[in-house]
Amino acid sequence: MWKSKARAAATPPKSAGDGAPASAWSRLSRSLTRTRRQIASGIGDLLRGQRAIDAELLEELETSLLAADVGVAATDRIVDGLKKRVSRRELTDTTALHAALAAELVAILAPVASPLVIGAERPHVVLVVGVNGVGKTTLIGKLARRLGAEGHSVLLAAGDTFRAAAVEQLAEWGARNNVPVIAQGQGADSASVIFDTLTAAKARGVDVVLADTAGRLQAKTGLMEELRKIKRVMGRHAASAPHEVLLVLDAGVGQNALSQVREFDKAVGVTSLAVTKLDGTAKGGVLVAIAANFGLPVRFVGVGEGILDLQPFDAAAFVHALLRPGD
Ligand SMILES: Nc1nc2c(ncn2[C@@H]2O[C@H](COP(=O)(O)OP(=O)(O)OP(=O)(O)O)[C@@H](O)[C@H]2O)c(=O)[nH]1
Ligand SMILES: [Mg+2]
Repeated sequence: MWKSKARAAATPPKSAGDGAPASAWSRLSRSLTRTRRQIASGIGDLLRGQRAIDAELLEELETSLLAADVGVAATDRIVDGLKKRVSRRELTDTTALHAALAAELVAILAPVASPLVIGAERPHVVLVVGVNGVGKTTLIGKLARRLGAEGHSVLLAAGDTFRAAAVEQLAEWGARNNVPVIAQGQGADSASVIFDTLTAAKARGVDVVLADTAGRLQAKTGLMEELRKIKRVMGRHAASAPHEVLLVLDAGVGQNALSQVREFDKAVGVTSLAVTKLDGTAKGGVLVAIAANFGLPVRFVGVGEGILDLQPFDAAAFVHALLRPGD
């Protein structure tokens, strides 16, 4: 199944795929520039189609993938697969090797590309977690707009009571999107804010609750304890809540993102991921490492600070943008 998927994906999409608008496609393509350069720096000639397929080229490819933070395990898997096919003389020119590389990447990424689905139960509760500054609040703002555009009513919970500015930041996103925000003052118990929000959501018949939380240093057990409490409180409201524990990861931290997944999963059971700041990082390959290591669904990628810079993760479009020759 692994291989057949890889073959099926060997031809890159002509558009962003799945009906994604051209603007979203060009945004993704632009946002991946630095990671693309990182990968292309060693194999530029391959991407431009001018080299013999030999051991030296495969070694350069390996180095480039590692430098883009694809990680050792996934890089080995990709390069071993390519080596076997080269030795079987299946890949005799750079066009074929380029397509095979794309297919290997898509084969790793496609199984985790899985959109956010709002289930039947009301409200559908999404608990958003992650370390400081990864983009949780921004993601909630962008997502509120997206869900609103899809016709869902949304309520935001200002569960980050740690910083004074945090509530204000969420309230701003709420105002921009015409989405109400439930908040208490700084220093309030975040579990209590979340409880209030769920009560209000039920009373108002709201479709989706997006709960913001404070940035967590995953090593600090006291902070993890607070997240566990939030989760317990949600569960008291409805046994199935939270329906989703969405961990936000900053692509720019590279391999450190993997330890964040492990720690948050241990503490609160992560059910899905969003990877932000793919614009402006040379380490976007970490998405491949994350997919290969955990297999958790990746709902969204963040490609900028603007309200539209959040896209559902599309593996083929991502890989095509990553390997696009030309800059
Ligand atoms: N370039 C870029 N910047 C982003 C992206 N997502 C978020 N940011 C920026 O990253 C910074 C931190 O974002 P926040 O949403 O405040 O992060 P947070 O996880 O809520 O941070 P804390 O509440 O402190 O834990 C802000 O300046 C955002 O504009 C992205 O996809 N690309
Ligand atoms: Mg925040």
